[in-house]
Amino acid sequence: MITPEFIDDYNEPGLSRLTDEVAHAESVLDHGGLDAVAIIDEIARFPVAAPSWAVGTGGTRFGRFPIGGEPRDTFEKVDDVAALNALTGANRTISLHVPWDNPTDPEGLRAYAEERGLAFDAMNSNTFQDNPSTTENGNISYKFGSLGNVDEGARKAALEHNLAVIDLGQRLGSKALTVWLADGMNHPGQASFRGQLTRVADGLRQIHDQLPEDWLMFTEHKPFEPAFYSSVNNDWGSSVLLAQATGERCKCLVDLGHHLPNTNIEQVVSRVAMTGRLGGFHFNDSKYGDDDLTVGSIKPFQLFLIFLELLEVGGGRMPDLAYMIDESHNLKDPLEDLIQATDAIQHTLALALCVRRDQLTDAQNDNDPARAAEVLHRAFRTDVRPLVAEARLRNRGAIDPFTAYRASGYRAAKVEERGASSVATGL
Ligand code: RM4
Ligand code: MN
Ligand code: MN
Repeated sequence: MITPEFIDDYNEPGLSRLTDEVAHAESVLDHGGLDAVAIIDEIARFPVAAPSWAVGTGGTRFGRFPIGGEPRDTFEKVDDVAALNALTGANRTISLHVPWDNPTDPEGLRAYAEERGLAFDAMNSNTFQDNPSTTENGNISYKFGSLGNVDEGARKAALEHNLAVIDLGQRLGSKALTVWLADGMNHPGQASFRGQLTRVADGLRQIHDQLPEDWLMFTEHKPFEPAFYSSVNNDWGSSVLLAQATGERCKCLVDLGHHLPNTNIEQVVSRVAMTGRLGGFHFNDSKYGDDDLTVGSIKPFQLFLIFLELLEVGGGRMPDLAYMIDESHNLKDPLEDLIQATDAIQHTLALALCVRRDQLTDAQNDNDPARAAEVLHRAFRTDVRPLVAEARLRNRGAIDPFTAYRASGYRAAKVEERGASSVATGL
């Protein structure tokens, strides 16, 4: 465990320097007409969930190199997210993926998480692999799709799996279901576009019909992979159509890696928000496809523009949506990556909060793109690191969570406890 006492001790030597840096940042921002205290408040308030599948290393189709000490079950995944949250103070929920996570004692797991200060975020239903709900009946497979399959048995198994995931989620205290489907085609002519979309809409509606009253459900689009010719829910337009066909409480989730190269994702966010169906985010970064790289590591300015759209939706604060990191780590220690991802998210939020919206609007109304660019760049180039560190400190996290993590010896302790070759469930 990484205890608050360890973090306090680790922070101690850096406190007075941070105080100076925050005071300096406050005066710089004040000079620009910005309220640093309000920015710190908003960073400290904003939480981002950790996915249970990101605390283990991911594989590519070429291989997998486990880091050692990977969690062997969902309880151990909770331990890792609790360690992460102790360092950042911002990862207060964990999102499970079923059946990669299939706790036999949900109430026990819930209590275990609560004792460690964590709650359960959106539940993810996995119907992209055959799993116990299909293999028990040898004739059923998701090979040709789940909710969109022409085979009624496969559709029924997928529906039942989603309902079982909701049931499990209720016992864990979750309030949402995320449905990402692998349904699609690898070969032109393999299936009917209309038929697949109609069947998926139908299945989602049946899930929605049985959704608990205080729950939301999310559709998540993705243009390709594992279906390489077409995906049923391929883009934000299809996602909105599906959400509308599904019901009131179905919203769209935007995974930043689920867009073709050069897509204007900030515009996608704006459009989906205008339909009233924006439900949440999966944060990651991408160069080519669904690369699941560290958020903000490749296109930081794009991330900044996305946050700007979100702040517009929320009237200057982050709107109340489901925010999660969805990354896969083939090389880094997964916890180190999640620390860096959380920091990048908080840092970018701080930068977006530094935009003088009034000045931007004036520049837009004067048809003055150069002045608009000045407004954006002045914000983007602000040194907000002390504000982020101060926000973390308020949540009793570490001023510098990365070095604190390394100093804690957490990974070595877990290798000792869980073994050098444990492999967590996931991709
Ligand atoms: C998918 C998608 C989903 C996630 C799986 C593991 O590409 O991003 O959100 O549940 O990967
Ligand atoms: Mn995702
Ligand atoms: Mn993905």
